[in-house]
Amino acid sequence: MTCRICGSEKLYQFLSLGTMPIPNGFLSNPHEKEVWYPLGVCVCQDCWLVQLTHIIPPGIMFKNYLYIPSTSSTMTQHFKSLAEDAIMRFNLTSKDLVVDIGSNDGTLLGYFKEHEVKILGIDPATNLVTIANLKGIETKDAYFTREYAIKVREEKGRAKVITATNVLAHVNDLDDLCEGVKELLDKDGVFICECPYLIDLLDRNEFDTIYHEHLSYFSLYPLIRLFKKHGMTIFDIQKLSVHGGSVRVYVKFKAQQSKRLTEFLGMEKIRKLDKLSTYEEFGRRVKVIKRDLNNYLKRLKLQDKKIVGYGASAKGNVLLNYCKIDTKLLDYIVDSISYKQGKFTPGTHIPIYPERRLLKDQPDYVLLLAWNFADEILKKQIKYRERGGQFIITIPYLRTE
Ligand code: DWN
Repeated sequence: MTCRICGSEKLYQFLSLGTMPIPNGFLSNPHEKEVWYPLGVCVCQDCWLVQLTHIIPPGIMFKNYLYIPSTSSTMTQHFKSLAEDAIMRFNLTSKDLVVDIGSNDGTLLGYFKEHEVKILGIDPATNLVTIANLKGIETKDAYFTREYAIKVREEKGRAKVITATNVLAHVNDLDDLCEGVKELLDKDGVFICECPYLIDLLDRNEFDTIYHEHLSYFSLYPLIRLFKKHGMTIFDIQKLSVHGGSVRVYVKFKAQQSKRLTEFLGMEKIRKLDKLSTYEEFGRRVKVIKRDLNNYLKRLKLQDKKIVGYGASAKGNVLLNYCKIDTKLLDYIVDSISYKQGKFTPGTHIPIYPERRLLKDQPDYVLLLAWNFADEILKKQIKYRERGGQFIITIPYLRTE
């Protein structure tokens, strides 16, 4: 195996999460046959990109995709501000085209459309493309490749802005994606790319965001190397709180590096992202979290406490499988998304019910599996908490609220 950005063979594995089914592989019945895949991460000792040790064919994970950001007000607010910020900053008008790579259900593009900007979505998930087109967001059912970018340019012209939010980490051929951006982007255009940030993953022990869909875990240094390889330059960066901590990088063909970017690079040096010990320490912390969470839940069960889960998320399924938490510890999981209700979690086979079950049953404890929406969910479930119900939150450290 070689590094997906610089081609180096100097890859050092620092954490294995065992084997488990794909994290969005929800089951209609618990006896369905599942394929279990190895899950682990390594770091490249040349460009310091953290990346998966085993790659699954994208079609297995992305043709029918169950993640829809518009189900959370946190994310809809986030996309609204991204669109408004880009329109202001880059003076977008009704003459300009914005293309969103991995456009999902069209939530982000909908906010550009509200300002009369021309839009186009590109996404390989047929189920989401149908939803987006029904909403009036023109979306093509395709993977974004160099070849497809040329086809779009011939049909629609060059894009003033190309966006990719929570996409880069899912892409196997990063070089082909960058070449596609180059083919489609206007010479003065901007590529705006958001991805979870490695320092937050390490600092907040977010090991459950390591899963088969996420092939890469980015810090700024390898990202700069990636775009430089393709004649593009990151000129600015913004820190974001979404998805446990992310960064938004701004890329052009030619531009001055902002002061903020220089400060970020300095910070990464201070945080020793170029030292193996940083990753070995993270691996050790993850094992402690697994031990402490298991001991805690088992103690509660010995006290006859009723425990359920909240948020049937991909990250939640990683945590459940890695920590071997199944129906012996959690009676069920509640989730707001209708197509997950009535299904079972991959690997651990825990039934999923609508959120309203929580107030009906009033279990003693709720293990929050969608900790990235903690504020939103704890606010929503104030009644459950006022009755004495407690949320168990694992990230960044184990606590009850
Ligand atoms: O990279 C990815 C990130 C962006 O999101 C994707 N590969 C997959 C996805 O990961 P995820 O499944 O962990 O996504 P969410 O959106 O963090 O999952 C949250 C889950 O919680 C959803 O199933 C919906 C549920 N939820 C709920 O039941 N009540 C969410 C909210 C806000 C609620 O109030």
